[in-house]
Amino acid sequence: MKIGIVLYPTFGGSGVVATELGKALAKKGHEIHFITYSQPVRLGGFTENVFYHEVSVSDYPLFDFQPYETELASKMVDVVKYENLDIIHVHYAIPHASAAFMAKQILKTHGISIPYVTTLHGTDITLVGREPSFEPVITFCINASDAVTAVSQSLKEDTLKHFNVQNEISVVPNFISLEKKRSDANINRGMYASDDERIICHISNFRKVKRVEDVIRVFALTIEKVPAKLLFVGDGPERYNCEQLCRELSLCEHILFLGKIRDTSDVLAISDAFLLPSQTESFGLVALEAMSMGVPVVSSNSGGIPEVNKHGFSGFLSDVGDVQDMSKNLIHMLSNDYLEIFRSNALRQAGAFSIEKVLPMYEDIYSKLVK
Ligand code: GMT
Repeated sequence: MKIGIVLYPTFGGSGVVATELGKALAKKGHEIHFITYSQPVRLGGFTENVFYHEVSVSDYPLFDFQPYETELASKMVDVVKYENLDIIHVHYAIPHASAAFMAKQILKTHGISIPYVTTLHGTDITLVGREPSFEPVITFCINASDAVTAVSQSLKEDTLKHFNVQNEISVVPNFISLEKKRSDANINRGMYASDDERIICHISNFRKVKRVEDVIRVFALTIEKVPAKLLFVGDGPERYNCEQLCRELSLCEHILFLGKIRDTSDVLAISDAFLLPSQTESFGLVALEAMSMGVPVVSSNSGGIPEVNKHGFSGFLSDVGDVQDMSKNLIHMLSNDYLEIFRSNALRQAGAFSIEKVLPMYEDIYSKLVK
């Protein structure tokens, strides 16, 4: 099949899922056309069967806001028409689903009929999508899609609760490749922690919804009992406040801010635990990435996280904001008696979301729509 994938090219989970999906489909022989405004961070170098089409937005002085959605729809029309695509798959509803709808209508006038699949990822529904001003467009676009998927049962339920959706929503979870092993890591653990210290990790885009300050508070309580270092990967609006908090709590010598890293598997490979205290999380792809490297997870129990992280097995779940409980669980998990068990459980749990299991679910949806 010739598949157009529309995505955000950034470090966000929806962009990572869309890029990894495209790469995996290309490996299976499909022709993949990524359409977005800059090269997706996970795309890497040359890959067979993969094409990238950049949407450039004109910087005309009349515009206070650049008309990205219009440029995107035009690019979709162009790519579908001249690359003879069979189907378009858009990741994140805003504004990709409405641009796909517009492209589809335009292509109809050219005698081309193309189906599009919308995958809902999280904040397009749970935060941004609930803004009343977006609601009519999102509801319409979900209902007008030829197929709709959500990355967890929880996100599907949230969508049905907040939007008047008649279209069927299939749950297709996030997935992971289990090819890379902890032992493949190319990083010197000794650079970050001594042998008697545990390494705790958090990776995110440092937005409010991630509650990164809770990570620091959990860590502060934990190192009273367990010697450890905290590695932060990523960057975003809350980073400054977090750095301030580290200084206030005199924790700077225990905490390292590594910034944005394209491939986080090496950092995860030297980590002993992962912290994800998010306010809301439709799935928590980053927790799955941690588990796939044998890193158990202490997380909040919000949204779709309980579908991924199993309490008492691959890690622990606590109520949002309950840093005491998270720290208690973390100390238990990091003890010599239990860490190895949690490690292997985490890896086993990640196996439930292997790419080999999930990819055919998307292929099945495409085949039903492509005549
Ligand atoms: O909201 C984000 O943090 C980014 C967002 C995205 O669209 O890139 O992530 C969402 O999609 C991921 C991939 O499906 C999920 O694993 C994340 O849980 C979800 N984030 C939230 O729901 C907050």
